[in-house]
Amino acid sequence: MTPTTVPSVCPHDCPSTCALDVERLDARTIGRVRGRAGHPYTDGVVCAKVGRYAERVHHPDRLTQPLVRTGAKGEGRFEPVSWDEALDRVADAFKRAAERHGPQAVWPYYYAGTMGLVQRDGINRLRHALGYSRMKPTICVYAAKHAYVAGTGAYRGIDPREMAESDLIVFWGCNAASTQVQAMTHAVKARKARGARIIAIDPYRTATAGTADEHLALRPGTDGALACAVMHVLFAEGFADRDYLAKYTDVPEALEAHLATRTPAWAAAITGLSEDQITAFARAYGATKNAFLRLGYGFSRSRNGAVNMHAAACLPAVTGAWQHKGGGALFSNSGLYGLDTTLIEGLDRLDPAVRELDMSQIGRVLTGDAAALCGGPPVTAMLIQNTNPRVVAPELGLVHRGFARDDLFVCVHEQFMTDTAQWADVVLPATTFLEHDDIYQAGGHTFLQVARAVIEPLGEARSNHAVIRDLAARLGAEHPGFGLSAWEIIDRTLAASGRPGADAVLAAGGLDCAPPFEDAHYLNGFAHPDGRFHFAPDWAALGAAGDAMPALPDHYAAIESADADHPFRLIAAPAHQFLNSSFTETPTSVAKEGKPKLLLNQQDGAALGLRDGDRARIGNGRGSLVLDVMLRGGQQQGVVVVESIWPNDAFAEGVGINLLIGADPIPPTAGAAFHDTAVWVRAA
Ligand SMILES: Nc1nc2c(c(=O)[nH]1)N[C@H]1C(S)=C(S)[C@@H](COP(=O)(O)OP(=O)(O)OC[C@H]3O[C@@H](n4cnc5c(=O)[nH]c(N)nc54)[C@H](O)[C@@H]3O)O[C@H]1N2
Ligand SMILES: Nc1nc2c(c(=O)[nH]1)N[C@H]1C(S)=C(S)[C@@H](COP(=O)(O)OP(=O)(O)OC[C@H]3O[C@@H](n4cnc5c(=O)[nH]c(N)nc54)[C@H](O)[C@@H]3O)O[C@H]1N2
Ligand code: SF4
Ligand SMILES: [Mo]
Repeated sequence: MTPTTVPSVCPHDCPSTCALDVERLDARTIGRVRGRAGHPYTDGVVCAKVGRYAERVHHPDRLTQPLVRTGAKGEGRFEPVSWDEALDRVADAFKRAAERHGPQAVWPYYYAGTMGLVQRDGINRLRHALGYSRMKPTICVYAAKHAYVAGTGAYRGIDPREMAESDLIVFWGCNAASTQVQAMTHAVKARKARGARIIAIDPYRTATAGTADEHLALRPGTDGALACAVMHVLFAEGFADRDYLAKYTDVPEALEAHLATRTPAWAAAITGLSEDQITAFARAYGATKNAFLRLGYGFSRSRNGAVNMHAAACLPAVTGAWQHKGGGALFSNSGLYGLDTTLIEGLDRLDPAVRELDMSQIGRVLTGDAAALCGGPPVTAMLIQNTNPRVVAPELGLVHRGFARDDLFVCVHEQFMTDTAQWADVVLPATTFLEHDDIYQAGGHTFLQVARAVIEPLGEARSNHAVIRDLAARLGAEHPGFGLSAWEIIDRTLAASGRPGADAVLAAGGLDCAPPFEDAHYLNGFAHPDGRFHFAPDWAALGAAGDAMPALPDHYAAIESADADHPFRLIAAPAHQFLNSSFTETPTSVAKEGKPKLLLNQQDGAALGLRDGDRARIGNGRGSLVLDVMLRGGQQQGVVVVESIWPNDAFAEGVGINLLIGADPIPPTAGAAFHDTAVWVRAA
């Protein structure tokens, strides 16, 4: 076979969902991966870690055969078996669990290792067909998503390509340069082409903040205060668009009255920014009608994150920035696509009476916490695809105890022997996106894309879809989706959603689902029944905890505040070269990241007697761990950062950073507050 270039789509859990051109050297081998040139969003750009994907897909540590455990749990001794034997074992274990405690004792568990809808969400078809426990997908976007929608009424914002027509681009709680490279590329292009100003609002000097023209390094969990003071200035200094407010928003007078006391001085005390910084930002924002707010997932990782996200999203409704090309906000465009996923997920078989376990509370679930188990039976059997909870979940101490249970049967379907796979009873080898077909909808842009396999599966690796189908057959689960190929499912899903067929979308290189300008900018009304942006969201409708939340944007002090015993606030942000726990296996990414580090403010370092390269112990009531110190500017005193998500064995005592992170739910919905942790720090 002569080398060719084959189109594909990056499946990783990243808003960019890049259109790719993959060099195929032969039926089993790829070369370089490039961002598709000429694609309206990807525009020939790809992140470095996926550019060198050959390192991951052809990694010598890829799993190639089904394995069953021979040693004690976690010991890492396995022996290869046939697919039939491995699948029989899993089916037998699930049947036994269901016979003993009922089907809800089985908990299929997944997240977004691939964002392809068939390979990611097909596990739900098996779940619903058999009445297994449901899973609330809270670990990532959940809290912020519902908060954004509480304001706008819909899970969509402006087209990211409009950055080209914007004069001010604000990356707020969003480290785009590391986590969604094109967003940064488009912003930098706007700076070059028209002098657009870039502002980053982030508690530490990320790659994005380093590239920005200005960095507002606020204290973590204080965005609500910042947003309120900005709106105070917007109202006080004539930047509020009163006609727009009257036409498009719910309670503008009440908001203005409420903000009277939320002055820059008030917010300065909470955020640690200066009054001048806050006022200058407010004036810059108010004076720029085509200001683009790129709101990030950082909001989703604080206990007050829903209030903060909503408060930030209020800004363009005060100035009427939404009316202008390049103006408004984008958090995610995932709500654009309107796909009917009944066939993929077996939604026609979903029984709402079945308990829904919070995935972020997996530690509590597996250690028998009655509340986390919704008062139901224990979980005694799991199938895990697309996620690595023994590294990425909060309350990692509990998670590790749970996976050590001898009465818990775990099957992990994976590409690599992850920390989670290491503790499984059966490990199944999975294909990568280059070895299977799927359909992708992007949060960070507006294209629906499909991709076919580029190369043959490695060894005996099978796709998630195939494993779900094979287990369904053994377990007697019935649903039309189990009898179809992935491509057939994609085709029928598109048809059921009123879209062109799979082959047509493939031939077109994706389908642009961007709505017309008026709809994208909510000029035909916001997506609530009253057609207005809600400054006063109905938090209680989203969850009981909503009762205690502020009625209007505010500083909501419900964070894990620093105290005398825990004087530091920890942010456990993503690392540039990794993608969650993925790419922690590829040599170049690991070499570039080095090792886990504690990023510490220079004055804090001096006060603690810690210098670069020293070892520090950090901890709280959940545990403690040792890290190498790296002194830094660009973050306030009392703020520490550990970029991750490193495997457990990258840490001296064999447990990763999430040991320190809580799993109490973010009000009003749920979610894990990964960037909201109070800790102590001392020399180790
Ligand atoms: N400290 C800290 N912890 C965090 C976060 C943080 O910022 N800080 N972020 C949180 C967030 S936002 C998220 S989304 C989670 C994500 O955490 P994870 O869900 O663990 O994330 P990934 O690394 O994307 O994917 C997990 C696994 O999916 C596997 N995989 C990929 N494709 C396939 C496939 O087709 N089939 C199968 N069977 N497996 C596949 C990969 O090999 C990888 O091991 O982590 C959370 N944890
Ligand atoms: N390289 C790389 N890319 C990734 C990932 C990765 O791990 N590595 N993970 C992927 C996934 S699953 C996701 S969900 C996205 C997440 O991508 P982003 O939207 O960038 O979200 P986070 O990285 O969680 O947080 C963004 C920033 O919020 C900051 N932050 C923390 N607390 C606060 C706060 O209270 N206020 C403000 N204003 N900022 C705060 C953090 O310091 C961080 O720099 O990235 C995806 N892309
Ligand atoms: S990880 Fe994100 S930026 Fe990198 S190729 Fe994939 S979608 Fe694009
Ligand atoms: Mo995420």
